[in-house]
Amino acid sequence: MQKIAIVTGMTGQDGSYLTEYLLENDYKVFAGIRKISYPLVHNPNIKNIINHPNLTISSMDFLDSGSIRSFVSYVKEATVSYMHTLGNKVEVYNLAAQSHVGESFKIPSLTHEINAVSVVTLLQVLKEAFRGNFKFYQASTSELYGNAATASETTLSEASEFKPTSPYAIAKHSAFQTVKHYREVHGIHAVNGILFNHESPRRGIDFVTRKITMGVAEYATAKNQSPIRLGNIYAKRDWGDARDYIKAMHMMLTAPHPKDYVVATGEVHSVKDFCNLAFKKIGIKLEWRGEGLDEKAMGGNSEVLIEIDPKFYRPSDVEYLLGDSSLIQRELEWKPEHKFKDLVFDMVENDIQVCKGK
Ligand code: NAP
Ligand code: G4F
Repeated sequence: MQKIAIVTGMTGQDGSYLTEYLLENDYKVFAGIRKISYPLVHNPNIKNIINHPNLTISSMDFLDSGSIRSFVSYVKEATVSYMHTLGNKVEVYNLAAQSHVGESFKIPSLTHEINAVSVVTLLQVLKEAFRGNFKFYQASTSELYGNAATASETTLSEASEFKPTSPYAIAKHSAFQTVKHYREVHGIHAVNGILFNHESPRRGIDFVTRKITMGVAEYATAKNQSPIRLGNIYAKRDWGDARDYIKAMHMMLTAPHPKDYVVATGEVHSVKDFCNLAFKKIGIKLEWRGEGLDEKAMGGNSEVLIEIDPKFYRPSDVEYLLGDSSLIQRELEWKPEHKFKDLVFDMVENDIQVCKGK
């Protein structure tokens, strides 16, 4: 039986790892890519798979409902011969999004259109094309919890309350409810992966972890020695490795019953901890001085390596996110394989190679 998957957001961090994983596991993959992402040869995330014979890439932009319809209709035509096998369902992984929380305060309508409205369109079009013969994974997020756990510093699970505080989280919350609706009302195997932050050498450069590791690498290779400028360094996150998290997505779609799961490591670190570890990788012990906007991190010879810039503060920030993934660990036997320290070191090492042009 030929396994078929549709992936949106293939050019991003998760989409590229997931597509690689599916191709390694003998799937035929159909990816919907927006025009702005071309030419694809310049995207290092997908260089390993771009010419894979089982990968078909088509144009699809979430800001154009007609393109969603054409894309799904194209996949239906291309897979119709495989769909006669009893029990064969297309696995749809919806990872495309305006994924930057800070940016969502500046572009709230666009964020809502891409992250919420498009999910309704995509599900409705899929339902019309494939009837019940598809399963749907939605890239949901720990941002949904907002500051539900900040004061108490408790662990967040599937049972915890959602209190979205950013336009990004509000849109993702709407998508979460849409997915639940298609599961409960229309009987679709549609699930939300409530994923806590996950990083990798393919993390977008505007997210705090990659911004730090690239800054460290630029310093180490003398490419740029000006201080790294950050916002809220006291925010705490449960940072995992994207390469573990894409396996959880696949497990959720191949599980016998559709269910929403939290995916997290159960460990929490501050942005400041992340900075300390990233500089440690290149042999520098940071010394922090000052407070508030005047707080700085110095290197061995008293040069300033990190400064605070209020430009990176958000109108509201989520201060504390720590996840409890015991349900998926128990029911689907998923577990995080990578350790936090190895992730940070791996990202710094990768960025040093990028800076050296390798
Ligand atoms: P990412 O690297 O920012 O990738 C986002 C993808 O969405 C890119 O392929 C991007 O394409 C695509 N996209 C953006 N706007 C689009 C549009 N209008 N039409 C079609 N495609 C569009 O994000 P990620 O870190 O891999 O995250 C994947 C998903 O998981 C996202 O939905 C994110 O919100 C969610 N999530 C991420 C985390 C995390 O910590 N990484 C945690 C929880 C949930 P371009 O290449 O053209 O920009
Ligand atoms: O790396 P971040 O931008 O990630 P954030 O906001 O937690 O969102 C990521 O994780 C979510 C899951 O919880 C995903 F849904 C979402 O798509 C995305 O992948 O910021 C992390 C923390 C924030 O508190 C932010 O205020 O770092 C703080 N921070 C401090 N300085 C900064 C900076 N964030 C960024 N991006 N840039 C800074 O200079």
